[in-house]
Amino acid sequence: MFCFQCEQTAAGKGCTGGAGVCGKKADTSNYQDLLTGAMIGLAKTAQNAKPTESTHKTVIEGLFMTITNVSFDNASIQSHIEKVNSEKLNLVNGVAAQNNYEMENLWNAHEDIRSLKSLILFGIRGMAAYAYHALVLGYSDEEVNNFFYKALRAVGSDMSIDELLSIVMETGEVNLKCMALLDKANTETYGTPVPTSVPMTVEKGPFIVISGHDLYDLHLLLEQTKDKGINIYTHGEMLPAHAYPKLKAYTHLKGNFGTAWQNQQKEFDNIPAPVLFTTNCLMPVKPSYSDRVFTTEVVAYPEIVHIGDDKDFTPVINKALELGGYKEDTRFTGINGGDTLTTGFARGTVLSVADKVIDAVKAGAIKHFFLVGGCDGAKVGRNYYTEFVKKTPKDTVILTLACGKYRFNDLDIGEIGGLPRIMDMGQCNDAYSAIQVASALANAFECDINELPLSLVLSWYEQKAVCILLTLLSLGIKNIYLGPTLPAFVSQNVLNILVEKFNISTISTPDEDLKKILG
Ligand code: FSO
Ligand code: SF4
Repeated sequence: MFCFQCEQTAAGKGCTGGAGVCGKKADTSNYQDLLTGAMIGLAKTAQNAKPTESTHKTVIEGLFMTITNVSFDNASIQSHIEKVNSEKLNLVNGVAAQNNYEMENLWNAHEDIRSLKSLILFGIRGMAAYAYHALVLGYSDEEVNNFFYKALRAVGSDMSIDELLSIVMETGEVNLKCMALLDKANTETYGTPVPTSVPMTVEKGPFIVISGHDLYDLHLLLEQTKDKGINIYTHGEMLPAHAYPKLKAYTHLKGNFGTAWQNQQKEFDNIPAPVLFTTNCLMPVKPSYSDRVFTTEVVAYPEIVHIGDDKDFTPVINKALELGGYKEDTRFTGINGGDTLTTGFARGTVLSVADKVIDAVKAGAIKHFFLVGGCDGAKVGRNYYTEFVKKTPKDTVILTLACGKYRFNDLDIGEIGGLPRIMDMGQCNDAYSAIQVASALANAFECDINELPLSLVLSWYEQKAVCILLTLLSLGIKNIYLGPTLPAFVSQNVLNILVEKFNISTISTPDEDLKKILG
């Protein structure tokens, strides 16, 4: 196996041998390569044919399936390879079917070519997850769909550095459209998020924990559990769901369980309730709770019950009733000891108070905005983000999103002008909201986004963070601080280009970075 797509890759270089740091086994990794190679063959064939809705869905699912911590299950990957191959044959109507691509060619390519192609491949893997969540709500976009094929062909073709660089930037541009599509799908279906305070105490009685990003799965689960005496708790990236009016309306959607994804093996140990994974980040399941874990969509793990396309959650519901939950209300806290989390500061809310914010900036009450967002992960160095937030001056605002916020979202660091200093904009894909807010501020101040009193201090872990980073770069956003370490798949020459064009840098210490930013 060879895999270097995520931040925790072995020795900062690549996972090889029997298994990756994430627990993905060599054979699973090899099947994922075969799947990607098959999708490249399909994409090349599609160039001279007309892909259908079913082809698009197959490619979106296939890409999503290879994201870190999504599928550990050889059987489901193998069956998806067959699906891709049969979609390819369906396309062949007077055109020649193209061969599947050998991923060894990519892993052994010149390091700069490999680096650029990896940015494209990992970027579209992340983007596919967003396209998937929009698709299940009935939203799709031809430009987004067609770009998956173009990008896959680029990975499997001989191209120059300049040609690849331009597709890298295009990946970021198209991902912006994809995030906008998902934002539209989520808000048109479930309403505009409103600020919402979410308890971490679990009430007594049966409950279900739902993790991941898929609001549609949460909605179906809420419907199937109403009037059953079962409470629902979000986990990880599902937290922002509490802010959507149509989901909030379910009174048995009670609170949030646990902290960031990398703590799940500890937090799910002996939990008296089932946990449903709708997307990443699933970690290798420990025997102490393996009977309580359920997967759905493209998430899969050997021997773990999978809820199929019929979306009948009865096995999860029965497990919740059997386990019975806690005997008494049980208090949990975030990593800093706080017991309530606040979310729902997506673009709708922030832009509705834009006048207030602009006045506060003009009057000098708000000196600076920080977007401290991105992924969490197991590395010790990630407490940088907690320290950074704690050390920001009182006249600054912290916008945040994605799972990295669990490092500080239980902190109470006060308010400015009636708004909390920490505002959670939502999931990683809600980077779209942050971009909308930044553009509105830039318009109001008649300046470029780079001239705003705004700094981006980002953390990355997996491939959705890659596509978001590419979107920010494609918008010309400069001076991003990225941590905890740089991706192994960014070669020195490609890094030089990014530094030269975008002045991107790695985080150092909170004190040093704050000094640099605030001058
Ligand atoms: Fe991923 Fe990162 Fe959304 Fe997390 S981009 S790891 S689970 O922040 O949030 O999917
Ligand atoms: Fe290693 Fe990350 Fe790949 Fe897992 S996803 S095998 S940890 S690089």
